[in-house]
Amino acid sequence: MELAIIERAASHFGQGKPAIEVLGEGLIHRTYKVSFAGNDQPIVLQSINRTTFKQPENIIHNYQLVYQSIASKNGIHIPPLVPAKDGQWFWIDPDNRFWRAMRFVNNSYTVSFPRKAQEAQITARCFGAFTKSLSVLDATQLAIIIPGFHDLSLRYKQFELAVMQAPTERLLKSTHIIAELRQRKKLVDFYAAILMDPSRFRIRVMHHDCKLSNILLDGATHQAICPVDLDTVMPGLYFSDVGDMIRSMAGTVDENSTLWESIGVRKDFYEAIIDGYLEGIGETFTGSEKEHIHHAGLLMLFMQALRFITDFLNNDVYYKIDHPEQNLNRALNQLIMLEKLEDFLVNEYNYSWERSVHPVAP
Ligand code: GN1
Ligand code: MG
Repeated sequence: MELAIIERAASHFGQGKPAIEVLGEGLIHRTYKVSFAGNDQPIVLQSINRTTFKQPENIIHNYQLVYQSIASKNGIHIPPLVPAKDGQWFWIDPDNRFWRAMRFVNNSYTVSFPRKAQEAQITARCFGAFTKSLSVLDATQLAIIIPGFHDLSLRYKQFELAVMQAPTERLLKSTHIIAELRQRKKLVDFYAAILMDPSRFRIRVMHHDCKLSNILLDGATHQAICPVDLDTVMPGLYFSDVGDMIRSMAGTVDENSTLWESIGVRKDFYEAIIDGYLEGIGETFTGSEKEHIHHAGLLMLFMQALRFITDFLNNDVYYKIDHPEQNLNRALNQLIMLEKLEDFLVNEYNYSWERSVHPVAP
């Protein structure tokens, strides 16, 4: 994006000459840290991706609701939104881009990939505590930001549609991944079953993008301050957040790695995530959710593999890519990790899908 437009957007949220720094590695939005000359309170400025987020005003609505609900709880404080000069919570530029800003938390930092199991534990505890502190909020008050975002049945349908419509060359490159994903359709059936069982699998406020880089860490104590990237906070099911953490933190490499032989599950990280999350979410987690916690990583790896291969088959219309086959590679990475997790659960927990898969009471 051109510097001139970022500076212009910045001028709507602060006074003085802005200094702009790119923040984060998100696949969807553009994010900047803006410091204003003579002011020690920088902001985080973002241009919302309107293709993904059709109604960005809803993001503001949810943020404010979460901000107010969480404000009274000990421990977690999220940074406030910064109003634009005209008093609105956003500014729309001449090209119809939607800009919004929030306070930058001084002396904070983020880390993109966990090197120590303790980092995974801190992250999981923080995301669990986030959902726990929002358990008083009626989840139905939150706007549905992206309809069907973690709806596994929908993601599977989108995948089959993409297979039907894909250019032959892309289809040929994807045959192994497609076959392996189709063999795991039982995960979709599990999802459909728990969706019908709200007393045991509650509709909760989920973050829906739980990774280490979405936790602000304190520069002095190295403890978690709060989750960030709250744009996909909306009603959801238990597996989304814990599953995304397993997906993004329990592996030996990240989702962009093509070191296929190196992909594996780190036991100490996996356990740290489960322990941290259970500690954070506390007694609000139901017995059934706890009993099926090991399904979470499987569901989310499967969903992300579906989403990456779907995008590859659709000619890369959704995720930012740096090279032509990146989405194909990301899908393969997630599939291998899924296979590794399946083996890991059998070996470490004597886990059997068939034994544990009866979510609906007989
Ligand atoms: C996207 O842009 P980022 O990295 O925050 C995506 C997540 C995926 C993730 C995979 C709105 O998140 O669902 O898990 O990429 N967000 C959206 O890296 O689609
Ligand atoms: Mg995100």
